[in-house]
Amino acid sequence: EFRNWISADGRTGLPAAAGRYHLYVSYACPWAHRTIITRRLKGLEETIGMTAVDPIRDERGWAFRDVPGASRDPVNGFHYLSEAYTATDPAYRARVTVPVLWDTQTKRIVSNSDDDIMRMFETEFDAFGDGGALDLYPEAHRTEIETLNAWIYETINNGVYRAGFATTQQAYERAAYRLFESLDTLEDRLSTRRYLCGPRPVESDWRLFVTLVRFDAVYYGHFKCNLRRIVDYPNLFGYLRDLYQIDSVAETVNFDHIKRHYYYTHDDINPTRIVPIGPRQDLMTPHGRERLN
Ligand SMILES: N[C@@H](CCC(=O)N[C@@H](CS)C(=O)NCC(=O)O)C(=O)O
Repeated sequence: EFRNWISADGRTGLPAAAGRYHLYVSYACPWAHRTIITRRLKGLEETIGMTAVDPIRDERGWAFRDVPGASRDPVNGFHYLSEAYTATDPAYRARVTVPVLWDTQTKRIVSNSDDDIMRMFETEFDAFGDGGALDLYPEAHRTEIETLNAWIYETINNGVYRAGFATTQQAYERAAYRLFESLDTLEDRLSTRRYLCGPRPVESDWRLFVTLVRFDAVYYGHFKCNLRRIVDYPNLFGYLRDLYQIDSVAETVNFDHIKRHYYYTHDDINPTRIVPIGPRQDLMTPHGRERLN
């Protein structure tokens, strides 16, 4: 794992700058998706370049190809994301994951931690983009945000994976029941609050969003998280549409990449690689949640 830190004032040796850093992502991956959304919402598209990999991952790992929604690597000409890892550490043998934040100056990976990349975009680039106008990590809510993040990660973001990749009935049921307990708790919480911490979305909302938006299309079927769909929860479904309709967030959601990636890549779960045709869903319908402001 690479966890260097870019700082607004340069004290870490990696100063925030325009045109220096580049983000490698997959639109399929929920962890990468959070960094794509943060970059967008903070208006950092001109400041930090971004390249998406092919959603189809084979035994050579994530690859840069000219396919719809992805492209070759314009920065380093890498064919595989693994090249970024070995360029940084020739002895690297661990998992090659997205997202990756690359430094074009030192020609090394800054970070492959989605938590850290989000946080750096949120707090260290206020001299760029929206000039710090949007605060996704407000001081007054930091403790609450950390608590929410840990719980959402454990039972929801990672909960769906635990259920989906379980190899025993017991492990599957434990993860799946815990997941739906959390969704029930959120359904309740979101009956009186528009977003998790009140009238404005914060980091935790976007961390939750990336799992909710994939839920009915992928996790419900592919990962067997099928007690209920998100569309069956009035508050959660309204909340999901509310977030989806903010600014240009919808443009960061690529259902083609999401569905093909999951149904194609996990041989053990879906050996036929058939991608289901559904669900039919419209996330652009009015959500009516302004009343909670
Ligand atoms: N928590 C990690 C998770 C990243 C991750 O697991 N990404 C997945 C895609 S959703 C990946 O790249 N997997 C490649 C592999 O496991 O070989 C982060 O900090 O970014």
